[in-house]
Amino acid sequence: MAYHKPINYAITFFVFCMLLIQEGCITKEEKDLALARIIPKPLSVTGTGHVFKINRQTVIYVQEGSDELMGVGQFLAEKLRPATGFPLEVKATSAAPEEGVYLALAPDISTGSEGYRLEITPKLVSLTASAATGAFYGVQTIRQILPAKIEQAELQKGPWYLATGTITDHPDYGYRGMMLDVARHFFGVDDVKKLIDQMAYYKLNMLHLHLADDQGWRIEIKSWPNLSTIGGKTEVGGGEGGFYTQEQYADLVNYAKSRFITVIPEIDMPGHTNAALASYAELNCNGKATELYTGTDVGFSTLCTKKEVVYKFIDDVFAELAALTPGPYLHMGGDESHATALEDYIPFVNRVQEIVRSHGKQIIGWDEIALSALKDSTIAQYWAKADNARKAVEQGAKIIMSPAAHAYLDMKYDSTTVLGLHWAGYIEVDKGYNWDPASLVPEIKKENILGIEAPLWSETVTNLQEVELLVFPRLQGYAEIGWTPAGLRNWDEYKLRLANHGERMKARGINFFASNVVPWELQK
Ligand code: IFG
Repeated sequence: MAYHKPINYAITFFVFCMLLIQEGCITKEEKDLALARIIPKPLSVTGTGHVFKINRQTVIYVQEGSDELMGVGQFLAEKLRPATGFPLEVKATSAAPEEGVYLALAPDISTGSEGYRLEITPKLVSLTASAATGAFYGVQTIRQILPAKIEQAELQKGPWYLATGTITDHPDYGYRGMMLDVARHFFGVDDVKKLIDQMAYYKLNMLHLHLADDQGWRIEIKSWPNLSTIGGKTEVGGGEGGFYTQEQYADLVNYAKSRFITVIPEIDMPGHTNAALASYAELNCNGKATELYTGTDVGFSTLCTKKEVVYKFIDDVFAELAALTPGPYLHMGGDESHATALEDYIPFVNRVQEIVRSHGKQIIGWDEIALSALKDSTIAQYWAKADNARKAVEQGAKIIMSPAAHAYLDMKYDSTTVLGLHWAGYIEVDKGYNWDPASLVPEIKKENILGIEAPLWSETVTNLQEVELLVFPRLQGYAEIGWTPAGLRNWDEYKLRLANHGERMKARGINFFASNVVPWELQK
């Protein structure tokens, strides 16, 4: 029996109007996926002009069978819960759901292990990738499609829309990193973890830690304990320095791994070694330990390359580091060895390459190592001399691009910047973005390049706030250079997306430099 209760019609009509009004209140930005301010810029974005609404009922489904993928689903939920206040249950599933958020592995999608496909309809958000890594990067994209307030740690007013459409994405370079110099000034585990979180948000995947230099040794080596107990006692300016115990270092490495970031430890040698030389007399040619050093000169120290004990030292150090390094790379430094005669430097680098390879790791060195005979898997990190890079390329080595004049994060933005140095010139946000690794140095072609890394040397920075002032907002540019093909990159378009990230960096508590080359006021 049909019943015609006027009241039911009225309620239905009222609800219908409410939905219309709500749909009508959805802004252009919220409905147009192509207007999402994603950094790095994805390879392809096609909007379909509607929205998926995350609400109290939304469930995050994860295809069963992969703990790593489940971890990515839980990561997404953890990042969305604080601002939305929604439960966002995470459930394993054997089949794709009708609605909600669905993470799945699809080995066949040809986006590589770091790529992903994100398909958003009004009912279902499907994130597919050939590996959990790609799904993790798809999650960063989801976070950046949502309004900036999603990054707030406290409850925010919704609504929480994802514009509908499809994003297919994967990186141009496989090595996208930054370096943190923890030797000139020491930074504790919590500070480095915060940096790791920011790096992951921008899809960076390599963290190079400069663990030893003239001013400090920062990693416990059990077979040579004085390195940290003496060599770790100070830093530039005479502060208390510090070091990571192997347990703390392993915690850092695991944390980075959970954000799909590989840690690359560097022990700089034969130069930049005063902290080791002050810790063990036998490493010095004159058999006398040096004094600890708290200045900022470079190029005055050298291990005694003629002594066999030095190679035992190097073998022991890299043996312990290799055991602490799940990643494929160990970095030997090799830069500014002005106190080492070239005829001693060349055989030294040859031997160190053998030592590192004997521990099953690939060696990276600053571009000077190209003066020696590079082994086939050795990687040269270009920072200053194009001629060294050319020598490395001629020997078939891959190059990590870290050109000081474009990518050194310790370079001042301009002459008014208090922190940082300027020996390689000033690097404003636009200069840090406006270059292409594959055409910067004629001798270095795209096929020679492993990727890009932006080093932050810490002579002039003493805490995380100061680190952030130099790193952000330039790091986002390097992340985009490493991920997005040069043909899709354009400063005038990028700066609008970067402006939107001002609110995101504020929400994430990042002390960034509000450069006036970025139109922060256009942050919508
Ligand atoms: N060059 C030195 C660093 C640091 C840097 C500061 C390299 C490879 C100048 N070596 O860059 O130790 O002092 O900008």
